[in-house]
Amino acid sequence: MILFRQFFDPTSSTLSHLLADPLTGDAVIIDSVKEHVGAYITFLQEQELRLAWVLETHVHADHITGAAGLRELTGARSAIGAGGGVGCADRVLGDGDTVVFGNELIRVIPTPGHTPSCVTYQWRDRLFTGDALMIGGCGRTDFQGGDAGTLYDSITERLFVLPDETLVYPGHDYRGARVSCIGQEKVSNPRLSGRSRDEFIELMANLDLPRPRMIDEALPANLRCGRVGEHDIHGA
Ligand SMILES: N[C@@H](CCC(=O)N[C@@H](CS)C(=O)NCC(=O)O)C(=O)O
Ligand SMILES: [Fe+2]
Repeated sequence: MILFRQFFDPTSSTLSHLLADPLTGDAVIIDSVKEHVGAYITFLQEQELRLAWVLETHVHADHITGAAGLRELTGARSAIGAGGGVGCADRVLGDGDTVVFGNELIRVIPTPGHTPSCVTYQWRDRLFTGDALMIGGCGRTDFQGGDAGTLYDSITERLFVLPDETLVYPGHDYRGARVSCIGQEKVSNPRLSGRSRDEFIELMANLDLPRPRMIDEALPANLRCGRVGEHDIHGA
């Protein structure tokens, strides 16, 4: 048996995912949002779960992670992809690393491009792709060390090689979608399907998106694992 719950933050259109092994009561949350820490804690208490890990797919630019509050209130440990400059995390994760909770196992697949340290988490038949592969879209590559060619390689070489039935849960959806699968994204993702690497790079260079509203607040806070109101410019 497994337990799975998706949370949505309407302010940043962030999708957060809580996974649990109800037999042991161990849980994990992927890409939490600071404003919803209370809701996660309520859910954990209702379901009699113990939060083991707070995982990030990357250093978010558009919202502050709930990692600080969740660590403090639950004793959970935090983890993020290697190379993001987040010195406060309990673990930094690289290719093929595993995160264990109860009898369950999550595998780490580096999927850089939106940022250099983005990772996708693979659990059972599901992928938590963060801002690498989105539903009918993908993460932007115009800030935070983003690189469109790298993102194309991550999506095509690390994600599109997985079975078509593999479910895709992204870190955001701005149009009301909630889940997709690899097969669907391969044939219908308008940013990728039928496009060469060079065409993708060209497309991503001309998106002309506005800066995320919260970027100046979110980046320094997320480099401190979500701690706010501190002036540590090194983000440690
Ligand atoms: N309007 C949103 C924009 C957020 C944004 O730029 N999101 C990033 C992820 S951090 C992205 O990659 N978006 C992809 C897209 O808009 O196609 C905000 O201000 O927060
Ligand atoms: Fe992002």
